[in-house]
Amino acid sequence: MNRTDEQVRLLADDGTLHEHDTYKVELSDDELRELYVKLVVVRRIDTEGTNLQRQGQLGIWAPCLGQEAAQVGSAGALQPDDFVFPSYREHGVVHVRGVDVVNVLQLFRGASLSGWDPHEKNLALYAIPIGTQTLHAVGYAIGAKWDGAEQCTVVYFGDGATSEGDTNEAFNFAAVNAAPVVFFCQNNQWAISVPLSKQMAAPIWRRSFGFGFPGVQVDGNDVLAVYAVTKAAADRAREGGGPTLIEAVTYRLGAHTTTDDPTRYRTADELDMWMAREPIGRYRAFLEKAGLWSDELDRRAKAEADSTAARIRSAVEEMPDPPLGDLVDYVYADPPQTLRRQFERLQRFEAEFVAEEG
Ligand SMILES: Cc1ncc(C[n+]2csc(CCOP(=O)(O)OP(=O)(O)O)c2C)c(N)n1
Ligand SMILES: [Mg+2]
Repeated sequence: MNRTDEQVRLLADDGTLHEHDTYKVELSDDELRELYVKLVVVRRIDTEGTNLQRQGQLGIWAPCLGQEAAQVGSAGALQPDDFVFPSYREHGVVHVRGVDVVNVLQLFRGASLSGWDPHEKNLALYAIPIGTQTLHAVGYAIGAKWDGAEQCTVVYFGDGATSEGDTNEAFNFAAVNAAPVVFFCQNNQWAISVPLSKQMAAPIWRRSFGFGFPGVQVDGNDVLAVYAVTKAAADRAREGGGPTLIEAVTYRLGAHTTTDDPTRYRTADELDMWMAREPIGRYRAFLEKAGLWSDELDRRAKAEADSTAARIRSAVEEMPDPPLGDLVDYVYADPPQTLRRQFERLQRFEAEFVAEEG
């Protein structure tokens, strides 16, 4: 179901830009260059996350390798006032929203329970239970509509999440309430080890029509197409047009997480095929053809990637352990006796190690 007639693409494999009747990209040359820098930095953040996990600095990492265009293009099309609900792989979205990705690494290190203040950049916390954030987003969007806010809510989820009741309930509730929400599905072809073919018999984007709102399939490895399609859906939501489902067809080039071994369930040929379609090379080819490429841009992107990688590495290595009390402090307003006793026992147990070390 890849590359169907319906799929929106602006960039051909060789980077040639094709005009589209509906979806236009109105970005300045500087903004087009900035998109490239962001793609490169996000890829580097991801590589650093995987490396840090392999070196024992993080408990786990969920790579976004290969999904950079889907994330940078969509998040880049939003306004600061819009509200975003991510899943757990949206490191590119976090970076583009302006939340420091060190917060994400802190989360994957187990050194914080949430990550960041959702209100600072209108970015909700990562959601690990699959699909739950779709309902949170629709609730938020309906609230914003009642408040009369000119704001769109965007929710990110995977192909696997479309098999959850929550996601389908969210589609229905959004349609009935004409909620100003954009459902952004990154179809990366796999839900851990379950391929798309075992999840559904019809394309994801077409599902929206059954609920009563439009859907569109976009080449998720084409950063300009993703940008244009998301911008149109977000504008439509803010103008009172209701929800849109976007299916961004992409590929998870890495493992599901660092605890997963994808060689157990997918072929090297499949990986090679998608590696050839990875998004950054194609975008660089576009910039070259458009006369926007320069050694200076190349250097700037690499320098920003290097400095970001160095900064997150030292931040993780110096990250303090969370206070022990975090385990219980935010569970109950008034913790019951049993939990207090358990925690006191834990404190005495931990104190033995401190004494031994001393
Ligand atoms: C409610 C729930 N069920 C099961 C899981 C275990 N689980 C974690 S990731 C995942 C697959 C999700 O696939 P997809 O939505 O395609 O997202 P991707 O990981 O590909 O980004 C599952 C089943 C979970 N986290 N939450
Ligand atoms: Mg998936």
